[in-house]
Amino acid sequence: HQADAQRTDLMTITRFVLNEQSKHPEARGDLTILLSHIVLGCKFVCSAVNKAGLAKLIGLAGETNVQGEEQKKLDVLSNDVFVKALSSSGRTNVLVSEELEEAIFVEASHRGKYCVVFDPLDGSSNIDCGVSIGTIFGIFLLDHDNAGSNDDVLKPGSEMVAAGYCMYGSSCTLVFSTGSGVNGFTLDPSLGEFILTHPDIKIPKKGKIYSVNEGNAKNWDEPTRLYVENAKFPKDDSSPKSLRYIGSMVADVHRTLLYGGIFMYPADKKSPFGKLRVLYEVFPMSYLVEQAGGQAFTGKERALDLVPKHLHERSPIFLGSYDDVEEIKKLYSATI
Ligand code: AHM
Ligand code: MG
Repeated sequence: HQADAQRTDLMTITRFVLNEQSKHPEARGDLTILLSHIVLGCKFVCSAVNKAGLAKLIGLAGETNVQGEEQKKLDVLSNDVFVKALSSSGRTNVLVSEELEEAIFVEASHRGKYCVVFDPLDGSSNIDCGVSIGTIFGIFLLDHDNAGSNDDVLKPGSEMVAAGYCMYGSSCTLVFSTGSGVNGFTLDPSLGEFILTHPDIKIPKKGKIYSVNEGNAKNWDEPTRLYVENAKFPKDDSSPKSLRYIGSMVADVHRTLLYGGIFMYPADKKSPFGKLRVLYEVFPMSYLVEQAGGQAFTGKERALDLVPKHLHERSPIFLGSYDDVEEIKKLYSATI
């Protein structure tokens, strides 16, 4: 009977966010509305991603449709979906997307007080082989009443008020935090609703997995090289760590949150700032990892203390289990 109750009393994402909101009597529901528009964007992209293989099979992709328009690539389509979902929420002001060189400033009639930085479809090079991909987002709150500018998002990540990602994998999973823990929701396709499946995610204090593109080893710096060597040939009598690298940040970070371990995209001789972008990759993932009890480090400082100077700036990143990140921090401080 307990089981029946669980099955019929579903904690949908809307119900969850409304519950959270009721804990803040001063809240006017703007963040709730914004999140519901993000959820809509995620459902739309999820459905498009699921149809992508089929569309290819029956010859839709890359061809012109009845209106004579070319089919949009999924990353372009996802960007359009999120820009529209966010600006039509009436709660946003400045939007920064990986797909767009410049920020979007929402027109006055639709303007709100939140700024959203996002990567609409991260890992899109993985689409054609069916590997999990995802959307990543971070949310800042405007601290003035004037029109927004780039400066409103060129702030330390610690000032974000919420962040999350949606993973389009074997199931569609939305993980987010509004600053009081991390919760994960899975889309029930028959209901079209995200249901709370991963309440209060806590990253294990120490993990058994390291995750890095080892093909770049030739160009690594000394701390990264040493860390990976220790992972494979531990100096004490502990077992070596396992290597898992999907090459799709959302999937690699999702696994790291659930199973523990460390994910890294370090600097190297060819890419002195690594590959990943500060605003919409490094910041949201670092926020989630910290909220789950882990750490995120750039090789120099706490990742959320970074203050980007440009919208599309990159930074090296090491994130995951508290103890594992502590180890790489020690290696960096020993080489300075
Ligand atoms: P993208 O934004 O062009 O899709 O690239 C970001 C992706 C991340 O999802 C992933 O962590 C990384 O690139 C993998 O890079 P690499 O192939 O160099 O290992
Ligand atoms: Mg990306």
